[in-house]
Amino acid sequence: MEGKEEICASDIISILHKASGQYVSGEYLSKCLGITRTAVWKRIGVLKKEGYNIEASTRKGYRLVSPDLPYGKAAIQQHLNTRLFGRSMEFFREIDSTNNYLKRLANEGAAEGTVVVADCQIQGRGRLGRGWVSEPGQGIWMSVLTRPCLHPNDVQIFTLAASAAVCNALDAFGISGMGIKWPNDIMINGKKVCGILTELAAEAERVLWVVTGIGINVNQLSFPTEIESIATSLRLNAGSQDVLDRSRLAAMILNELEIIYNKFIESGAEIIIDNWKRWNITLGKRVRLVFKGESLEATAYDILSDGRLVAIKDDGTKLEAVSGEISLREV
Ligand code: BT5
Repeated sequence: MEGKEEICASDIISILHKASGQYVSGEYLSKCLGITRTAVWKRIGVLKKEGYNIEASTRKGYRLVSPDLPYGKAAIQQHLNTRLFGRSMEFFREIDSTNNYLKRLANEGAAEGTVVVADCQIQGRGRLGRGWVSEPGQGIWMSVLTRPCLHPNDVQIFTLAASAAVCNALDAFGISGMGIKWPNDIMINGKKVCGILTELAAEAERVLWVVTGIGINVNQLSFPTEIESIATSLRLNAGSQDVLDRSRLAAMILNELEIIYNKFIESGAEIIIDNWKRWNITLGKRVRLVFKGESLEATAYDILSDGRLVAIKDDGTKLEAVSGEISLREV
């Protein structure tokens, strides 16, 4: 459950944000929130530690120095509609990798729905030991913990759930042109805007936890040379060059993810597959697939309820791929 302290922190951020950089008195905050002025002062201290640039004046009160788009735990939580996802959240200005940190929390028994978000990752990770560029002030780098009753072989479905939730949220956020390239890439205009990394711990037949890491390029106007030709950001594809609100978008993704996850737990993978298909740019395309270590061409045909891709080879035989690297081309 959401604690009183956390409700107050997100309310304080919301009030200061609305004041657009003007001072708000401690007395006003204490009245609005129903807490003492000392309690307000304490919460402000916590918010400052989280990285919010809040200025305090004994006479005038408090103000957000850069009110435009605060990014942090309270700023994200004020947009949450969830019951579970993101109610327990840790936010870091800098971390090695949100997946690494959440995996540690998961092993220590953290609750389902725990979320870790960072403004910057210094060792952001992709799949198969690859890196993920996660510069400060630009993207959403976040990981979500779930503890589903699933066989370890079926966990791939989480990558699909996360990519479908991200696309639904982007759509509601006003972004267009995105599509999902199986298994884990969200593309806009042929370039990667989001990648997803699903990791798990399991016993022989049962998953203990799943950590789903989501990386989205939001506000970048340029990229380091090594990914310049393959990466894009939401801002580069939005109608205007305005900076986009990462807090609101991160919350919208968690809202979508919880809806899809709950329906999946209640009644199976159909909800994930339906949402995934809405955004898919893979099925029907000619794909180059790495299958059992071998690279081959085929036509992507369908997606199974455990997230495997069915493709048809040129000799008419079907194959089911669990994971792989694909490149797409029109048939
Ligand atoms: C992925 O791997 O696409 C998964 C990325 C997951 C990142 C999130 S951020 C939060 C959480 N914490 C982590 O440490 N990771 C997760 P893969 O399909 O292997 O793609 C990696 C490749 O994408 C790299 O080898 C680069 O070529 C390219 N790449 C790296 N950074 C990128 C970026 N910011 N945007 C687009 N492409 C990038």
